[in-house]
This record gives sequence, C-alpha cells and structure tokens, in this order.
Amino acid sequence: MFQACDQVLRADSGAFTSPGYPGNYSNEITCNYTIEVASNHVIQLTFGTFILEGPRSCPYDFVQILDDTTLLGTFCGRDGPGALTSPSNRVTVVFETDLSGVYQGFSANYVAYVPFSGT
Ligand SMILES: [Ca+2]
Repeated sequence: MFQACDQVLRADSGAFTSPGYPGNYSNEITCNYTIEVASNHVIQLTFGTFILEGPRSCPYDFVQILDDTTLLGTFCGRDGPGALTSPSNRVTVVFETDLSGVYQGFSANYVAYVPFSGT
C-alpha cells in the first residue's frame, strides 16, 4: 500500500513522527523528512520515542540521519539517536521499513538556531 510520508520542514522549529504514530508504522515504506532552514543556522534534532525493529545491525527497519549528504548515523531497535546537532542547515531523516515486523516508530522534534561563534 502506498503511503505518502515525505515531509519538508522549513520552519525554525517543528516536529514529525513515523507514519501512523503512536500506532505502528507500515511495512515497506521509505519516508524522507527534509529539514532545511536559513543558511547560517544549525539544527538540533531530538528523538523522544524510538521503537523500531532490531537487531543492532539494522538489517530490517532503520532511521538514517544525513547532514546534507554526509551520513551522521543509522539507528534501529530501541537505540535511538537521542539528541544530536547537525553541522549545517540541512538535515535529512530517512525512515525505511522492510516487508514484515512493525513497531510504534518514532517521534522527533527540532530547533534551528544560529550557533554561538565566540572567539
Ligand atoms: Ca520491519
């Protein structure tokens, strides 16, 4: 079943969840959450709930976080990203699931801010 789940977020702060949250996500989906804010800003991402299919090597369902095109990390199971800050103003969160085994998924929010650059 096709399920539109891509999102583009351009506000200075916002929130997003896996499809169906707080219910379970679906099988065989790929969602791209793109956060793009003003060029002098960085993005702090915080994950609250994080319950995906495991195991730790993430062969089935996973979240990948990319800063522009650099992979910041791959996450699955209950080992969520927690809080992390991107070094740039553009972050993509990719959520992929395989053909079986669904869980609650994740909730996340972000805040964009101008980094402190004291000398
Ligand atoms: Ca799965």
